[in-house]
Amino acid sequence: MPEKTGPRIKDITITPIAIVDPPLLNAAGLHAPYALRTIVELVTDDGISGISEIPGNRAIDAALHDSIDLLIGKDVFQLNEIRQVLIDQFGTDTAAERGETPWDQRKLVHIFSAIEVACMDIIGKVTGRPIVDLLGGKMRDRVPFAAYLFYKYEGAGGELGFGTDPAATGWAAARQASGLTPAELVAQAKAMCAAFGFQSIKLKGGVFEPQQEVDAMFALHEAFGPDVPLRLDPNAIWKLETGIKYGRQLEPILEYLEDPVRGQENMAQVRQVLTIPLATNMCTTSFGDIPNSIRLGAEDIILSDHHFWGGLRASMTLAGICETFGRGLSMHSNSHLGISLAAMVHLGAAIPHLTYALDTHYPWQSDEVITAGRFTFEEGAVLVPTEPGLGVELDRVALARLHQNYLNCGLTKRDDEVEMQKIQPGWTFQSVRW
Ligand code: GKR
Ligand code: MG
Repeated sequence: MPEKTGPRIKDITITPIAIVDPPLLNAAGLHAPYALRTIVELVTDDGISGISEIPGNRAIDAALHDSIDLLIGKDVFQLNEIRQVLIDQFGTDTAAERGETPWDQRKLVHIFSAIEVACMDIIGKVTGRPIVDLLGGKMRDRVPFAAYLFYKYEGAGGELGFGTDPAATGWAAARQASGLTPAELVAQAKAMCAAFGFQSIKLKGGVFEPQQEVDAMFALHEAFGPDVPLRLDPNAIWKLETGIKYGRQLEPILEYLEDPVRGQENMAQVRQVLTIPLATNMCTTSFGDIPNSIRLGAEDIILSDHHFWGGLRASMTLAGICETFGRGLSMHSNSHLGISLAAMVHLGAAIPHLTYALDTHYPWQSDEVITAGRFTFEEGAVLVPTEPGLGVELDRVALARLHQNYLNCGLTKRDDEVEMQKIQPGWTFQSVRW
């Protein structure tokens, strides 16, 4: 029998977009009025379209452009070959290239994630199966997410600065709270949980002096009671002794503590003294980090992210490694739209041992780039799409509008330090502050 080949990539379109993002605070500074994303569309020789979304960054977009000639003509089923071609072109990413910020800045993982998800969207359409089935099938029908609280300035982001995005008025109490006191944070949590039904809560910390953030966690514990799991993420900005001191205080009330300190060695030391699990998306962030993580015992839970771990199938490999070595697995997030959310949901549905609600920034976004509009959450969970592929389609009018936002806003990469300096002149990012 002649060898069967799949549809081949004929066109690749890379569209950078800027989406309205509120002035959220984190250890690295402040979110800009727009978050950047890049939408990738592959079209096959028989006219099937597959899409994906990754964090936006001009250098990564340029590398994606450089890969176009290598990818045209490739069979979308041949993902191993496509990955190898990309490795040959870009080399493997180093840990140093990840950078010290809470988000990942490496090229290869982003590029392969973009191409792989779009290819899998096509494969799903060709075979008539949702992506979750291509990952081995569904372990659950609904994927649970956690409320993701942020300290923030007033406003909802967008072209009027920290002002008046009309789409953001739906749950103003959460968006407009300045979040500087535990009471305001509790109000934000209540509004977000009421709107989305979340049953777990995470606070993005690393913004204020640790005791203030620990007090906020106790205020949340008091307001929501012992049955709502709580997490705090200071993004590795605490010193070792700070991680131990405040980690001990938090032991009675946290489900897990995320990246209290910087680096696997420090995480392992904190882990030896605390009884609560430690989670990470900053110290163990790639397959190359796994041997040292296991040797040191750096964390209990790894936060996967298909954009940062090189795609959905690589994230399934990570799930297998976590299972083998007794690590829990959850999911990290950055500001994103529905194409990323759909991929996160397919992955979350396929992971065999998912014992935690996943992170998502989605409640902070008001834009959307898919035809069905914004995803809905029921009791904090998203129903796994059953349509072929990702189960979402590109809204080309919205894409054009969001691309125009990108051209107008002038941003080329995420830089929270620069944004923070506009509000607090002279502010500088410190990788370890307290
Ligand atoms: O959006 O400011 C943010 C977060 O700090 C994000 O960039 C982190 O990567 O959510 C992330 C985390 O869990 O560290
Ligand atoms: Mg984190």
